Amino acid sequence: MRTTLLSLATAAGLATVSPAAPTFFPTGTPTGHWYVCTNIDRSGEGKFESFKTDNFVQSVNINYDGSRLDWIADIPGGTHGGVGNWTFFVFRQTFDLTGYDPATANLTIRWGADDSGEIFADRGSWIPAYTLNGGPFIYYPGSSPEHRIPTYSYSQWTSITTGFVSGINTIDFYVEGNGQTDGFGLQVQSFTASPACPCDLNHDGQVDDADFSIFVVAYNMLDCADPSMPANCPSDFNHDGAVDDADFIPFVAAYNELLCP
Ligand SMILES: [Ca+2]
Ligand SMILES: [Ca+2]
Ligand SMILES: [Ca+2]
Repeated sequence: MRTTLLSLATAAGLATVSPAAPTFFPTGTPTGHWYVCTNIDRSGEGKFESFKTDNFVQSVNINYDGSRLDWIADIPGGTHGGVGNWTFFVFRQTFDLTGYDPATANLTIRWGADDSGEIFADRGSWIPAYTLNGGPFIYYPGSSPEHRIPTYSYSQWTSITTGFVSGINTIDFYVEGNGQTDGFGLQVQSFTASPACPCDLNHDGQVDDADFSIFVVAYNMLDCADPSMPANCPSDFNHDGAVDDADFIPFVAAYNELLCP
């Protein structure tokens, strides 16, 4: 019977849709992804009020340091008149979690910033930090007001697992430069999230016959290791390596609801 169903589904030319993954861009590819609002305030050293968020422009890769070719600033030189011209950057990326459950998102990054906020040798007093969707500020890994460390190289890898929201998300990195060779760099190790509505196999916002057709194909293959199975075995809702009746039960429940939450 399973072979018959599979044949029917294949004959009908039913498409299978592999889930996409959420996307977050490193600073190595800033164009269209990383923006910056820059404010120079000679008397603003260390002051939060000196950061501005009212005029974001495209950020660009810097060119003054061969070890920072994937870093960004508002201009390639990263310098605004020299030390003492305290330069307040807010580096921003927006990214989309539409279709994903924000509670399951995990973004693993490492980052660095110039300057460090170490309160000596013109390094300023603002410790580089980010805020996700207006949440609490998170310092450069390992740094804090009680234990200030250099931030001029990439940190250890760090995972962000809280503070995500449905739909469009915004992350802002607040960096105070000293006016000389300033900037910010970020690399991405991974970004994962579970689908918000896993039984919506064709990602159109509802669970209906089109999804059932996709499910039937996977059900007939049974084994997620089958080379014909769509990547990541999306119909294996309970993640046990097989598409069987245990997966059909939640599918029926979602099918009866029709609309994704
Ligand atoms: Ca600097
Ligand atoms: Ca659907
Ligand atoms: Ca299963």
